[in-house]
Amino acid sequence: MATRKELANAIRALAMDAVQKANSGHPGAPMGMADIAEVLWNHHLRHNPANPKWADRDRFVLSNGHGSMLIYSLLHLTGYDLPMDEIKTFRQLHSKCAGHPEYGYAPGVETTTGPLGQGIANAVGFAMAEKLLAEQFNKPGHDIVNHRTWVFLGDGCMMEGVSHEACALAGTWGLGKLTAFWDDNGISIDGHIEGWYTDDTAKRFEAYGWHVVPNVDGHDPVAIEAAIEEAKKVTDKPTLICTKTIIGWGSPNKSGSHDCHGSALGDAEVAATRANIGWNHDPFVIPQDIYDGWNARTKGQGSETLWNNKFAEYAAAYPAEAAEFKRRMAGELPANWKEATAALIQATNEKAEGVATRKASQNAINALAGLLPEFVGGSADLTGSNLTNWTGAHHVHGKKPGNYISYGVREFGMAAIMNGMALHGGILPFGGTFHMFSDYMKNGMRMSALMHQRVVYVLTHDSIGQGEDGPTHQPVENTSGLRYIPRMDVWRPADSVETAIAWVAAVERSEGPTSLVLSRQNVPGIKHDDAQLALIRKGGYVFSDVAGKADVILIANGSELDLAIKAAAVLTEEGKKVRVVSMPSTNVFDRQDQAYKDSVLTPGVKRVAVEAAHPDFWRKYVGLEGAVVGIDTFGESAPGGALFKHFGFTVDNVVNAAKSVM
Ligand SMILES: Cc1ncc(C[n+]2csc(CCOP(=O)(O)OP(=O)(O)O)c2C)c(N)n1
Ligand SMILES: [Mg+2]
Repeated sequence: MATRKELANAIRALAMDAVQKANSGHPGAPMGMADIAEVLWNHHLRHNPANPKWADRDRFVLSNGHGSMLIYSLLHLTGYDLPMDEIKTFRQLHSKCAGHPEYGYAPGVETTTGPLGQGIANAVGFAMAEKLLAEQFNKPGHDIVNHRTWVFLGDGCMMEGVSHEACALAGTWGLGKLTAFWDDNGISIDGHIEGWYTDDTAKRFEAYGWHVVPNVDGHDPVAIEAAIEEAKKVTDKPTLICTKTIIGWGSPNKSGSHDCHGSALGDAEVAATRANIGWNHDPFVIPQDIYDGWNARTKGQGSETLWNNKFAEYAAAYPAEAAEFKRRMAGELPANWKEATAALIQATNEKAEGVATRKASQNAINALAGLLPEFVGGSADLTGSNLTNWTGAHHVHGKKPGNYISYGVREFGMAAIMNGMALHGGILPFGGTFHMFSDYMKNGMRMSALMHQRVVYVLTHDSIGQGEDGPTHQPVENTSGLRYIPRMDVWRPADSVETAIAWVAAVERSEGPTSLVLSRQNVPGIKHDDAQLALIRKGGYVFSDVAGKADVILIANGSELDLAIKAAAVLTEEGKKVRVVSMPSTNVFDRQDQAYKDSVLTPGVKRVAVEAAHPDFWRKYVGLEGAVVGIDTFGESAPGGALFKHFGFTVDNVVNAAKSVM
């Protein structure tokens, strides 16, 4: 039987050989954390390699994602569908073993990691999802939701601010099933960290309300085992296990130094490491006894079967809840979704209320929350401004679970935690902040898109129209910045109906996130006919038209649609033929077929776009011969109406812009 050291050395060998073959990658962290991984994966992690999607599996997150060969080795060795050929093509095009662990590539990778700090924040989201779902679904004697979240993180994750945001919340929420292992190796890319990372990390986490196991020898399985046992005993606090490790353990000349962090060891050092750790096998050859020592298939199937039986008993006692649990974990919408949302849109259209689109959003949330128990809403301390709460929402308060989260002033943490909850399944998270501060969480938003996650961002106070708070709070480039994120759908609706439709589209969009860009100020109510109601879903549509060929097309969205409508009236008076196009979502419009797009933006007709935002984006719709009424400077502090005038968002100006192109 292989010893624990030999089992851990298999990770070291795979990591150094794969990095050597690719001549790219990070051998240091996998070699340093191999002993910890061996203890956790062979003796504590509850998982089934044959079914990486089993609902009640433990979640494992490698937050120090540069150490990707660690997780690939673990998945391969324990019996996931990740054959050696994939390991051999590490970091090559179409390999499941991408440079960093990418969600949706190798089975068993729960989240994409690499942007440091976000993995640990995702893990907080996973653990929070577990807690919230346990509260909603478990019944006395039936704990169908009962699993742990384990996370490895390095010094880099610790230094990133988002780890502070998320870990503080994990402490406040008392996430007792979250256990983090800090790879305390004293090294980051620039070298020995004494010059830039001198925090007392143990005290920091104690201050957050975590249980901390300090000074664990990360190369001593007995010490690691004891630390894990201690963590399991603490049920009302997350645990940080501080493991002292040596980066690149086993490499005689490069261990303990940043030299092994991010490049191949080199043939000579790989050979020296083989000799040093007594690994006498060729690259990518794993002896059977080592495979046997790692194989988790039988045990994993056993764990899942136990749960399947548990779930069958639950389903017998609580059939409705069991069906609902399955629906939610599958990310399916409720059976009455189509009719209920059609009715919501009709009712909103009948009322045609003239309210701020943030208020229209709240009205939509109120209606949708009744249909979607999977909603977990929240805001980064701007609930009263974002209007993200709804009647009957239950606030998470400290350790008390619920379905509405005050994230505090932690935008990035909110985004990364929402990603974790979405990835966990069973929850549809949305969170609000001022649109301006989407920049604070932007990489988290990008990660939602990269990972195809259904997360809804509620971004209010969407332009200079927000007024008195001034240029620090007035988005100019932000809406288009978000539009440029692949797979992010951005909606900037013009009225309450478009807002309701945008919400329905966001919820139906299972393949990616949506940003709802919403006004602080009131916008007029508009009644749409049935044909138009259907076309809004296409992202852009003819709002009003003329007989025959138009002289000019005015394209607008959000609070500026009203300006376009009024400018069109003036121009019509003057005998011009004007079409008005409402374009709440350019992303959605761009996906329509060419015939539809041409029917809205007829080729050859001059165009003017109006958006209280940076004009450059609109050139792709208006061309160089068109005009854009936009703003390419920072805003100013004044009432919103005064700023619209000051920056040229007036009927006159739109009329003049139209005349200038005709
Ligand atoms: C947000 C972010 N910034 C920078 C990087 C580039 N980077 C990758 S690893 C690393 C250093 C990480 O140090 P540590 O976590 O201690 O890893 P170790 O060298 O110990 O494996 C940096 C700066 C990154 N991946 N993500
Ligand atoms: Mg380090």
